[in-house]
Amino acid sequence: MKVGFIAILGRPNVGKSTLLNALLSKRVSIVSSKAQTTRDAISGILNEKDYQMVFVDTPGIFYGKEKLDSLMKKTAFESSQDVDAIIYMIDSSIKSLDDDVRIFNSISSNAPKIVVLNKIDLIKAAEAMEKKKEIKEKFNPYLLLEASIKENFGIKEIKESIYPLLKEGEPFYPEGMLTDKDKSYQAKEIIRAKLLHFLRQEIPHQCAVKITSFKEDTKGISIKAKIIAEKENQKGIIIGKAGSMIKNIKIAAKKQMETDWHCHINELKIEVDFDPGWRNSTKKLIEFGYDE
Ligand SMILES: Nc1nc2c(ncn2[C@@H]2O[C@H](COP(=O)(O)OP(=O)(O)OP(=O)(O)O)[C@@H](O)[C@H]2O)c(=O)[nH]1
Ligand SMILES: [Mg+2]
Repeated sequence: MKVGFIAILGRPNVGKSTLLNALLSKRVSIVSSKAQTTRDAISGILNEKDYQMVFVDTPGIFYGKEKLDSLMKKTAFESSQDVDAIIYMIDSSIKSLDDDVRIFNSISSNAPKIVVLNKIDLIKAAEAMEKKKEIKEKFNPYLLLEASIKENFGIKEIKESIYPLLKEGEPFYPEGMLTDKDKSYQAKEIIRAKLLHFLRQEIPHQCAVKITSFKEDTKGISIKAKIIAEKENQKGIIIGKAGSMIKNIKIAAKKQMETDWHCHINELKIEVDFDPGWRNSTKKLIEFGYDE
């Protein structure tokens, strides 16, 4: 059997989580149109007859000022260690490659780096040619591929380019296992995805979600969660007029959980609170699952 770990790295919003989900044909990592969606390293396991590829989606790399930002950056760089290949993804619609060059050069790993120029649906063919030439010169990658993951273009080529980099060995995860994250983690992420969907950028970015109770029995699943915002006025916005916003979030999250898990959600209770400075408090970051 051929096996291997592949880390997916890149700046925020380039399409890393979209790629992970496309590779697995399942939703494992949340996707949003807003940057800084992914906060943890999330493994997605692709099992085929003769191979197992473990893809690791990572937080988009950026240089922010909060402790949470540093932790996310650390998580991404650490995920590039001890892997058999690295996929470095670039958003082709971004004009300058300067930030990408800086990040790419900061990845201290000997694993072959495959650069994927994504979102080519957003640029003209001539522009794509120019970008590819520039990337080859500035990055000197093991391989350069172009893709439009959203339009299902280039996914097969990515898999095919990784196959020769796999090693002979025993599978890391049992067959049938899709991700290293349990349902309680997924519930937290689904609620975060709905916050990102319904609210403007800065609110979800300043929120954490904590699952306070998760019970599964023959009748279904009951979940209690808490959304922790940064400021008191954000709490009001998340709850909405007469509770209308939190109701929308709850309905959408419940529906998504039922679709993803093929099960019944008996109850989803979501409380909203605020905690100024949680993104800079080691104690809180540990409590909300962002630090060991
Ligand atoms: N036009 C276009 N949009 C894409 C493509 N791939 C992904 N997207 C969109 O780009 C946005 C960001 O996608 P994500 O997969 O969440 O990006 P990410 O790199 O995981 O972002 P972070 O988690 O913030 O680091 C979403 O709105 C996707 O639908 C593509 O090939 N073309
Ligand atoms: Mg992501």
